[in-house]
Amino acid sequence: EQTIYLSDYKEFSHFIDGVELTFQLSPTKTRVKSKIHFRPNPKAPEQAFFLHGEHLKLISAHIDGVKISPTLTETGLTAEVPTGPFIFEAEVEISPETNTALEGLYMSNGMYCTQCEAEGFRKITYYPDRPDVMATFKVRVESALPVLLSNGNPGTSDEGIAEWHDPWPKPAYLFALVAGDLIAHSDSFTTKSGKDVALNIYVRPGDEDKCAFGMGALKRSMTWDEDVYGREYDLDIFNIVAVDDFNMGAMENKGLNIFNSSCVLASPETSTDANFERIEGIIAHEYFHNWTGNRITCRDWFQLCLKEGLTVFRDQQFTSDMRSHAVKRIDDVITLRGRQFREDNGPLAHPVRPESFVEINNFYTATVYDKGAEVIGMLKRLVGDEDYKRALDLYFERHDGDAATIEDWLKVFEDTTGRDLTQFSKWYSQAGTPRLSVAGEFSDGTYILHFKQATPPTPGQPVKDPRVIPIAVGLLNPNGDEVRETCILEMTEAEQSFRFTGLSTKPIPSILRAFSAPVILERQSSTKERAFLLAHDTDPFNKWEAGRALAKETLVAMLTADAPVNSDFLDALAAVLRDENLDPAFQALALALPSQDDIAQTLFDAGVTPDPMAIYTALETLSQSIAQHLQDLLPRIYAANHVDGPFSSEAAPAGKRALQGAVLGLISRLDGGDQARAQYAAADNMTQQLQALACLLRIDRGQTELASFETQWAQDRLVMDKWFGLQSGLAAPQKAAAITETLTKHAAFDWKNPNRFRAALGGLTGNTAGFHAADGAGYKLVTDWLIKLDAANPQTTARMSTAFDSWRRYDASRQGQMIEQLKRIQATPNLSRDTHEMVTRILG
Ligand code: DPP
Ligand code: ZN
Repeated sequence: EQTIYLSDYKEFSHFIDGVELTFQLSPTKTRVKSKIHFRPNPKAPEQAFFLHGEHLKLISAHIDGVKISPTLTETGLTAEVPTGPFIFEAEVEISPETNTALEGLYMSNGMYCTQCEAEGFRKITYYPDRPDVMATFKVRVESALPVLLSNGNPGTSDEGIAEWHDPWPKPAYLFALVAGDLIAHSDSFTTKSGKDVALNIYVRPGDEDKCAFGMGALKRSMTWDEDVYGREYDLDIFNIVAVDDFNMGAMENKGLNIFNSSCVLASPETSTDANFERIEGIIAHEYFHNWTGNRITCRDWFQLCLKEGLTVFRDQQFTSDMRSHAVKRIDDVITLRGRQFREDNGPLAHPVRPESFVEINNFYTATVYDKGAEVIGMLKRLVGDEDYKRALDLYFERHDGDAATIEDWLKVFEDTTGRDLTQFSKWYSQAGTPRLSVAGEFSDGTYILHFKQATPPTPGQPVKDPRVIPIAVGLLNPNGDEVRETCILEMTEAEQSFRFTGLSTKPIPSILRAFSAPVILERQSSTKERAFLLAHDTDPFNKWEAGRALAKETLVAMLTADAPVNSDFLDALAAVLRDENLDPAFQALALALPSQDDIAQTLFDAGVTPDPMAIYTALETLSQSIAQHLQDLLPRIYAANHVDGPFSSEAAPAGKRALQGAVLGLISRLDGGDQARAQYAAADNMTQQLQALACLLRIDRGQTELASFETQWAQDRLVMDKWFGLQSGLAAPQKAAAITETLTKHAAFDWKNPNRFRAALGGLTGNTAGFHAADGAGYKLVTDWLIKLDAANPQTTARMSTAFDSWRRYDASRQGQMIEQLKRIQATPNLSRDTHEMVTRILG
């Protein structure tokens, strides 16, 4: 196992002036012929000529037409090469059908497809498989299958043959090939400068009625990127292909995006509102990569956040513009805290730009993606919208065609604004979530906020320097009027104070508005003040945050001091529900309680060992109290948010359905599920059908509905994923492992399909009290399956092993059991490099 270091970067020995590839497709004996035009790179340090290649059967190799016998190893090929330019040719044989890892060229339901990011191209042919080697590709595909696709623009095609030419130099990780019996949903787009682009979404027969929404999302993305970032599309054609077996969400291959079918196929009957929003966001994300990722790519994989952080930031902006800024920000912060804060506060903590790795696939993380996006949000807040725009224009102008670094990225901001970003760059190099504590002081019309920041140690980084933290603050007076509009306090020291003068009364501060930095804000506050902010804060994020803090404080008091449910919190919730000026989507978010995992981490941070079952019970008790307290209000809100007419996935009706669903959850606790059964029976869309089923499962009912759901949707694999996930995810804690085990014996449990595996087993790991059940049945079941999956699919196994990363939080018995299971994984013969690295880091 070899560790790769950022500091070891060196340029490749050669440039590539062009690549020609021919694929003769066959399930177990695909032939790949390559012709690569190499030219020496005079700046590169002395090195042997090396091409990556794994699991390839070399048939022949030639240099300038002369047959050679290169030296082959597990990882590639070395050869003596001429000192000047030369042509390297190879023919290799590969077996897509037996490729269950879903990296390189593989088969899914009879179709051929590829996944090359990060290092999958080396499983297709011998090549310098690194992002800083960019080349133009000509591809010829030979197969009897009707649809044959690759990157770029189509060339000549004939019976059984298709040629594609990609004029834009690209790294191998953006290569793609698809062949199959597929149906196109077609449309077109005219760019701002008048260029016509053909658009297609290719799907398997039977899915063609689920493409229209994705196509609309694609066109909205293309328009938005022109309007907001001035970026136009640059080929004659843009293709999307839906694939059922896929490790990730989707992949931005140049001109040929490949999608997990769950992230592109949509219809009202089979997709929830959340699915629609996610699909729109992912289509946008992959499309936006065309500029932030493809035209400007990464020099090496340590720079992954260069493209991912920026592209996540862009897709978040897009979704905000399409839907609601306030709701999107709250959703994003919930995700950030749930995934990234957990990562950043455990054994897998790493900087946004890591400095070493064993397996790069293990670094497609919430930290690289979501914290990477937060860092860009902070930069934008610090420099302002105008300078952000100017910096981005300069970035595209200066680096188009480059394989760039984070230094390049920061330099455009420095050059645009004259700022020194040395300290800011610590956000890229230091792991861990800063704790920001604050105390306020008022006298003689002056209000002073005293801030302190500190970041706990993370693996390999015992000591942290202060960061630049943009703290958005507004001040309210006791009547709820805003007496100071939002301003950005720029904190750079470990301790720093900021003063506001000329105030007539002691203000109520609203701190870290819009969640202006990815930190944990520690602030002593009274229930009264939180309830005041929940009622009056003009910043929608902090308004929500006040309610969330109240919920957390109530739960913590219930768990640590045997306190009763705080009635001020219940009254505050009632006020939110009664406020007819509020967006229903916001009200739904305000009604939602923090996750079990969130409470566990909160207790752990406070020095209390969390008891998963007690947390589950406290949440149940609190939900029951909320239901009882709001009893009279619930039927009215439910009825008032009924959406009539044909289904629309837009934000307004989706928000009403979200509120209705939240209210239905509470009503179900009072009526034994009658209303939910009625909603289930009447539902003509998946959002309401699934909501009702979930409400029933949460109160341990719904067996009849589960069975009828299965009968109704047995033929729809994406809907059946929901059926699997809901049962393991919502099972009562004592039963969760047993129910999941039964699911794994179901005829439709196709464990090699990542979506199905994640639905069933990921449902269990997301069911916190169920996974952590005291008898260890959850740990054992998940481990058994991870060990089994690792032999077929290392990437998904490694990803899912993170379920164990919170082991240090828990009591000695649970710790012991989790360590035992982690060691059992670690000791598995032939364990993949992916999973071995993860388990080793988790054990620490
Ligand atoms: N680059 C992909 C994405 O994030 C994942 N491999 O879009
Ligand atoms: Zn991406």
